[in-house]
Amino acid sequence: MPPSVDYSVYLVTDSTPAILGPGRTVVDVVGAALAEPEKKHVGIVQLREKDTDARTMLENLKALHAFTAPAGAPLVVNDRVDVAVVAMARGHCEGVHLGQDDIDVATARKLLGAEAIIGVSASTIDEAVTACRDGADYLGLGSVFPTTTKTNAKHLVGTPGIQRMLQAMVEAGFGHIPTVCIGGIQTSNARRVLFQSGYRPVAASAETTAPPAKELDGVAVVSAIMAAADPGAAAAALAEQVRLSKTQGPTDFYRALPPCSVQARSAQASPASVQRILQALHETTPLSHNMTNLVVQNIAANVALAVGASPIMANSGDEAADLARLPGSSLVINMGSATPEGIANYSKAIAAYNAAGRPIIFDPVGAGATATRRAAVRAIMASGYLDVIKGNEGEIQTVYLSGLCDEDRARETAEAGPLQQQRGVDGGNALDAAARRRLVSRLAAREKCVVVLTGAIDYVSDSRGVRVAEVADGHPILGEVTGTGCCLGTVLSATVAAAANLRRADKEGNTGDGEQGAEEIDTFTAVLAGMALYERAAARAAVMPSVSGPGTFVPAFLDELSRCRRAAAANDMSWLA
Ligand code: 3NM
Ligand code: MG
Repeated sequence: MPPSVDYSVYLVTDSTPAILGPGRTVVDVVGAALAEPEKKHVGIVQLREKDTDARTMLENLKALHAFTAPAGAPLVVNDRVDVAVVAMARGHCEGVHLGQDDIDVATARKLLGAEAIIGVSASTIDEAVTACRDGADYLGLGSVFPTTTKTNAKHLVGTPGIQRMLQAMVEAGFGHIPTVCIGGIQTSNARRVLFQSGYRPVAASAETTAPPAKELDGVAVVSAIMAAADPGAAAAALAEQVRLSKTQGPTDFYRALPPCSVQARSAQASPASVQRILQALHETTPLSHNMTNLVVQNIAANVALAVGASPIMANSGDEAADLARLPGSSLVINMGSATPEGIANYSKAIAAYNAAGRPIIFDPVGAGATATRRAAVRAIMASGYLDVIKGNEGEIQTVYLSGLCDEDRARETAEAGPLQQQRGVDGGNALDAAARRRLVSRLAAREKCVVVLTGAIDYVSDSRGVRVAEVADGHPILGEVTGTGCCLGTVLSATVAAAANLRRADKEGNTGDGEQGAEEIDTFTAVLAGMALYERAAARAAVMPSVSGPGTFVPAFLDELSRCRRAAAANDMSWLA
């Protein structure tokens, strides 16, 4: 049996000058990363040299082992079973890491023995399961994101791809084999990547139990440590993010949830919780930061004011860091600008809000309409954790399909019928009610966020894909006014931020109204509260005597949003009846 290993932070070396920086050697950097062996920030090290001769590799292994051994971190060598045989015999290495075109695991095992650590890289379901069957001790799964470090990185799998490989491992009986992910992992995204990559199935019905869950054991990095100015500090920071991911998700809004064995098929927000959230919104005036298009800016800002939020329309990613730090702020990304510059701004803003632990609402406007927009969706999804994804059928379907691995995409496209090319920003109408429920629930479970599919009936899934609410309110006249779909995102940002303020106040015990211990106000409940306000206000406004069409509807709608919110703040929920 190979030794037990802490895979939380797995350091892979790289000696190319572009990564290492001037005047540094691999041994220097690994030495610095392991400078405080008792802290054990790095659990395992791999020497990865693509163009080095065997003798130099053996020398490097010897030098590295002087640092890895005192830290209790095994040292393995990339690709080269021959080098591993010699280095292991000399006591300078503990195993080998194999790619898909290297010597097979069984042969390596025969040459290296039962005590050797043998790891394998996998980027597909088949590769992962095969490596387990062949006797790998751990798997490196990736590439999660594009990386410039590995020039021949084949597959980009994203967090959904990692999750799918973990699922396949569980289903094939290899849930016990440790895994790390690799490719584009940095301190800034490690926590959310680990969180979103976890396979956490729920039971299909109340009579059955869920299959076992499987989480990644850690992250494998090259540049995050090898290119860091202070490799020791970088290793410590990564180790801290891995630790946090195991206890709490990527934002303040996401705590570790207990395993759930029963599917609650339907869910509604109680009037009491809607009232609490709207009251908090009224009292705390959260900032709603909208990155949105020009057509929508005016009405979205007015809607934000009407519901009691403080709007700022700012499309520059550079501003986001300051805005994200303001108390109670939240971000709406309305994908109006799918240009490279627009996407760079969204990515910066997502990183800033994730780092501050503040919520993000993503509205993938027209997601399926063009190849550019489909690519923009993938780039935005890869930029960070999005607390709520809201869109019409075509948009949500595009987001869902964009994260599937090739095997699953082929299967599910056949299952759901051929995908329609989306026209403009109008959603498709190909799916029946059951398929819509399934779509929101699967996307939510995969991305671990709340998903809203809008339509005559709206479907809302909680972030485990367990509770799915149907909201059948609103009015068709909303479709006759530009920007009303986008404004729902603005309202959701306000209620989700208000709910966060409420939880923070509850935690600090200063609500002053004896409400502590009241029903948990999560993001799902906050989204349902925002939808209740938005759709009831629209339905009420549409039948006002003053309203004779879309032009007169808009002012009446703003009035009703404001009136209902103020009524809720004054404990009057009669409008919701
Ligand atoms: N293997 P960085 S990606 C060595 O996909 C390696 O198997 C990969 O570098 C895989 O942490 C990769 O700097 C490079 O992104 C990872
Ligand atoms: Mg290899």
